[in-house]
This record gives sequence, C-alpha cells and structure tokens, in this order.
Amino acid sequence: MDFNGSDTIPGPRTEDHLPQSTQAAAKIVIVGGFGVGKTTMVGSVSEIRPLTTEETMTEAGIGVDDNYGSDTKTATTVAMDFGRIRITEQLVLYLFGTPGQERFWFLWNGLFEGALGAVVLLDTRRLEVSFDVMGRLEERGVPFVVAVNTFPDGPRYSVEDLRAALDLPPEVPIVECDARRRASSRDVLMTLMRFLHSLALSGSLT
Ligand SMILES: Nc1nc2c(ncn2[C@@H]2O[C@H](COP(=O)(O)OP(=O)(O)O)[C@@H](O)[C@H]2O)c(=O)[nH]1
Ligand SMILES: [Mg+2]
Repeated sequence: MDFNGSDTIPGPRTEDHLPQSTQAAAKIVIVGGFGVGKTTMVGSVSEIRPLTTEETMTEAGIGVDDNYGSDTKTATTVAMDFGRIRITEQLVLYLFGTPGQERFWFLWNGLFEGALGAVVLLDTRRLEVSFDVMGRLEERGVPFVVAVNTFPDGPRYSVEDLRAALDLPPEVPIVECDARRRASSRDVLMTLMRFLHSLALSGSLT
C-alpha cells in the first residue's frame, strides 16, 4: 500500500543536509498500541527516508500482539521508526515511533530521554490498546496530544466523548488524522508544537 497518499509534497524527499536556517532540534515520540499507524505516520511525514525496523511477525507475537482490526498486517515494529521533518525554517523535529506492546516497555526509558513531547495515535476500533501508553507518558511527565487515526470502518466519536472515555484533561488536544497523508501527519505535529508552546508560556513545562 502507498502510505504517502496523494498529497505527497512534490520534489525530492531526501534532504541529507540541514539548511543553514535551522536553529533548533527537538525529539518527538510517536506512540500507541499495535497497528495504530505509527510506522505509517513517521513514513508519511519524514523528509529523510524513514528508518524502520520491521520484522515479520513470528510465533512469539501470536496471541500476544492483538491483531484485531489489522488483519492484513504481517510486520510489526520491533524496535522503532525514525524520521526527520523541518517543521519551520528554524526547527527540525526528530521523530521516534515506538512500539506500544508491553513486552517492549524496557525500551521506553531511553526513548523518552530528552523527548519534548509525544503524539499518541488512536484507532477507534481498539481504543484500549493506547490506554497504557498514555498512563506511561503521564507518569514520566511527557506532554502529549492525541491523534485519532481515521480507519474507514472505525466508529466515529465526538472529541467530548473521546475526552471522557480517555479521561483526559480539557487542555490536551485531540485531533483527527490520516496517518497515510503527509499534510495530515504534519498538522498533528503542528498541533503538538502549539500545545508545547502554550505549556511553555503558562510555565507548565519544566
Ligand atoms: N485506513 C487507514 N489505514 C491506515 C492508516 N494508518 C495506517 N493504516 C494501516 O494500518 C496498518 C497498521 O499501520 P502501522 O503504521 O504499521 O502501525 P504501527 O504498528 O502503529 O506502526 C497498516 O497496514 C496500514 O495500512 C490510516 O490513517 N487509515
Ligand atoms: Mg510500526
């Protein structure tokens, strides 16, 4: 499947050098349960060819990786996805997509080191697969926004209903996205950056 969608921004994707105007870089993690679209999002938005460590699902994952709602999926990310996007003239984001499966949580300490913020991806058919991840982020004090990846057969909920179901405070942004589309994934990152900016202004970022 072509994850880049039809709105891929024209021109060469690979920018190996950072432009002179770049002044700052930030680390962002993309998290969520199995099959919610992390690899897809990093792949659609990255300006460099994304690095991904996918491995064909093995016996070890059978019965452990809940494959519901993603029956065509035969690969799962065992370590992480990595990409890069220049979000403004000055700011570059380094993206780390990290697996939500419990057996990979030992990776998280290192992956969250120095992370400015996170995107939690949700699949409305299986909201519960992203619950634990949100709890972990809260424990570690990593601010996050919630992006609802719209799968065609997924139930649609209002933002208010989702906020109540996820027990999220009113300030945490919840947005819809299509992880396959570059512009949509970029919008999610912009929402996160605006949220982080507002936290910094209000003095809530430590
Ligand atoms: N319809 C739809 N399918 C998606 C979207 N994002 C991902 N997928 C599909 O969902 C499956 C799981 O995505 P993947 O990025 O591998 O999930 P990950 O386990 O979170 O990395 C893939 O087979 C994609 O085809 C989306 O926004 N819309
Ligand atoms: Mg993946």
